[in-house]
Amino acid sequence: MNRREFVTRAAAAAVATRSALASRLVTPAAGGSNYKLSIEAVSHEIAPGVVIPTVGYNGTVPGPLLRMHEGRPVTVDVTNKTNVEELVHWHGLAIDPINDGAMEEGSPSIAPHGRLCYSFTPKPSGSRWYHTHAMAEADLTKSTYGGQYGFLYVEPAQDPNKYDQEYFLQIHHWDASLVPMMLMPSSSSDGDNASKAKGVEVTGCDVAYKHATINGRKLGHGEPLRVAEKQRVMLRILNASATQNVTLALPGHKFRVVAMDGNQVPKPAEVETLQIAVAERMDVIVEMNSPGVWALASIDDAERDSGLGIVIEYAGQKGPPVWKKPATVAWDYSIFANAATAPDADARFSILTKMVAPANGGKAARWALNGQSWPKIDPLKVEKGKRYRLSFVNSSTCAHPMHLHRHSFEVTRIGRKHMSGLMKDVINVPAGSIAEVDFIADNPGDSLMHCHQQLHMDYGFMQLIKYV
Ligand SMILES: [Cu+2]
Repeated sequence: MNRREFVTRAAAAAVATRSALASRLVTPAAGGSNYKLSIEAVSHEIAPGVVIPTVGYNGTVPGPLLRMHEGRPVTVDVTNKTNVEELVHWHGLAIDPINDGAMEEGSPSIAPHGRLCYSFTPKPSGSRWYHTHAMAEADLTKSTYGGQYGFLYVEPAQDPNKYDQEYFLQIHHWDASLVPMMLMPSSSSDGDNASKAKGVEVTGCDVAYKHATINGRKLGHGEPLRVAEKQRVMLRILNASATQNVTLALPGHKFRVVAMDGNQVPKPAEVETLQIAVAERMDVIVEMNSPGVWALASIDDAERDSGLGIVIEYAGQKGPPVWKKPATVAWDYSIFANAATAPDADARFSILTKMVAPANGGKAARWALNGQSWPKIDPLKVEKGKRYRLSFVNSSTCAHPMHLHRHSFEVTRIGRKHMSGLMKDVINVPAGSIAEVDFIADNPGDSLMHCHQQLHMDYGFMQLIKYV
């Protein structure tokens, strides 16, 4: 393809994408395997008259849905129209560290007003996403607090799920401010035994928001998802919040969870609520068997009032969306995993996470892994081909959505429950508890492991995995 064709196709893709964004996100007409992203300032209207000045991709928030095919090489030409260095991280793809978009792994950054072409072969298939991997630190408008996020769907050779239509839903929170910290665990309870921590599970330890959106609009201010009775609708949901774990419900309906973080789950199951931690994806099928106009929304009243929801409208139905509190909020990864214990790992890393006092003059607490904080932290060393167990021991009072770059992992334990077969790339480690995941060291090169809660990763909660 020559440059002119490239530009024409990219422009067509951008137009197709913009027109699709209003309601149902559909594939950009990329045609080939070349994509174009522009990082630029956006005035993002999330409800009439409520405008968030932010930075996004191609003038839209969320960015365009990128549809790729598993195993088919692509290039993504990124232009940075801002005054700061940027990176685009391809979350959930097993690619090389140079194209992965994390500076800590050696990926180059995109200079202010510069340009960079990423090239990689997307795999594995399923719901992935892309987002900035810059730091925000004390500026709660930057990095993942802002509008630089988008869905990346990697088409499998054959879709294992049957459905009549598909929607992509992306959750985000806006206008962040720091709120008083949670109580620090006392020294008597945050010893090396996390089970002693007197933590309660909370979301977003220390950041509060004025607004929340699905697909860039507050509840009631976007296009509804239009459905018909008896349809099976696939919802591919991404939590692109900087810091907030969320729980959603859809009154009158159940969610059949078929995939997590883009990977088919071993035991698809129906649940009334979906708990989606920061950076997680859930692919769920909803049987549309309850005609009406409904709010698919956060079960947290304040969060729902701040906009976290989207209207589902059956054909021929009118009126304001109905919300009802779900009867149960049972949620547990083990519902969707095999009960059998996973095979032993070749080696194990036990990682004790602790909140530590803010550095000089700072407000935000810092985080330590086995007593060390990024950047002064020794890497975990692995050998190609071996199976490793990461044992996260969380002695703090908040959950940590831990993400491993460039690899998938198998969830093997949450608290006292052992399990196998559930493949993910983010694991939400509950407060005061333990989570274990196993990964095969099958993708050599530096790989970043970090908490995806932006305020945590910015303040020390990162570690590198190095192949020796
Ligand atoms: Cu964290």
